[in-house]
Amino acid sequence: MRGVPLCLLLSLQVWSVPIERDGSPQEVQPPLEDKQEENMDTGLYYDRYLREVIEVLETDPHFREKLQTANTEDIKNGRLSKELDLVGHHVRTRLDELKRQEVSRLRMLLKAKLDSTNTQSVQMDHVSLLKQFEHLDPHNQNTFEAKDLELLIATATKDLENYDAERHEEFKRYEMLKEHERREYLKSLDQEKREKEERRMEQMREKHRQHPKVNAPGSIDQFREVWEETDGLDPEEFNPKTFFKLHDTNGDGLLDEQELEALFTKELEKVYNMGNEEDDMVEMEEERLRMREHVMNNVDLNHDRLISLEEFLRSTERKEFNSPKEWQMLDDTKPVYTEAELQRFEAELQEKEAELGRRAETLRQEQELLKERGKALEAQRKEYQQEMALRQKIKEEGEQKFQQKKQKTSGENNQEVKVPGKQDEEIQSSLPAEPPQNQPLHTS
Ligand SMILES: [Ca+2]
Ligand SMILES: [Ca+2]
Repeated sequence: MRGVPLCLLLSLQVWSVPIERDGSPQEVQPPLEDKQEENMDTGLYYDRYLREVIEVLETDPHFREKLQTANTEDIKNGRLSKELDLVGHHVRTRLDELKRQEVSRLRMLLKAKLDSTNTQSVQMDHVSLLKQFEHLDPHNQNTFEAKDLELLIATATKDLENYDAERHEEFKRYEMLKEHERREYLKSLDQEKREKEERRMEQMREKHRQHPKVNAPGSIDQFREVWEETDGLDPEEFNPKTFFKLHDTNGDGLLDEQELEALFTKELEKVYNMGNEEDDMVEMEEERLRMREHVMNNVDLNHDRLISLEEFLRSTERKEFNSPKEWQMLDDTKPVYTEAELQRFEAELQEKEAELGRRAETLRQEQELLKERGKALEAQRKEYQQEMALRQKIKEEGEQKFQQKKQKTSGENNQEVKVPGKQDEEIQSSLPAEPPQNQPLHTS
């Protein structure tokens, strides 16, 4: 999952769509691997929608032409979106369909979110709920209009710009959690063990710090090493233009963020090894991001998140390229958080834990109550069974006596004998008519 500039995404799409040339459809292949598509996930939650919209737009010859000649400014100021009015009818129909699918997907997302937060009682007002998704126009849920394209482009551009900042923030939280857990672990040990663990941890840190010199990203030393070791070329013959072309892997004449980040692998492998306990691969990816940002800041003069050959060549003429400052790795600098931030983070964690504890306690009490109720019901059931057994016994005895009496009477004068009711009635009235329910217990 990686941030990808939108204009790059737009231009990349060109390679995957069949185009008409001399009346015969032709498939234009990407110059190198055709796995670009897979690698180009923007990491946005509406990535698929974004891609499909662009793919459909690319099938329209007019829009396709506009897309190829549009510059970043045209895309940002909405001039490109206006071209939507001129695309063919079947393209519009397909876009409408994509939008309806996206709206329906977002509705499902909303429903799942509401279900999980137990707020289903809230009346679902879809238009206002859909407003929280900025990449489409919620007021018109059936057709795809210029407004939708404008919003999609503007949101994707903004989200991609914030992407790095969010990743840094995520990394900071990761590091604070790691430190928090380390401290808690040490606290749980007795003094002797704690000191031993602290020594071991310090040795690990020391081991991690031992590595060959890391070249400053974007410097001649760094590129030369890639040139020699990855490309297998003579370092004496280093040529910036050839180097640029070699590493523009999709051959679009630009170095994008991924192509640039790939150049740092050699440096990062000097410091991080997946098999080592002391090397944290999450930190390695943060380091890669820092390196890319450093180079982009210095080289990408028009801030389109892409390096053109011209920008690249200009950077090689600068002093920093030939005699760069020493590169400070993440571990060479202070932690990415301050002690105060860590304390706030720990307080937040504690609050969350307390909340979980409270919920667990409520559940425990409810379970206890249910158990008690179960016991009471069981006792009532037993009492009822006993009483029924008693009732049965009395009835049987009554019948026995009656039979004896009947035999006796019929032996004397064969007279019809009435069922002796009084005694039975007394017995009946001493028994409960129904099983006792929710009555106070009075078992002995
Ligand atoms: Ca490229
Ligand atoms: Ca640029």
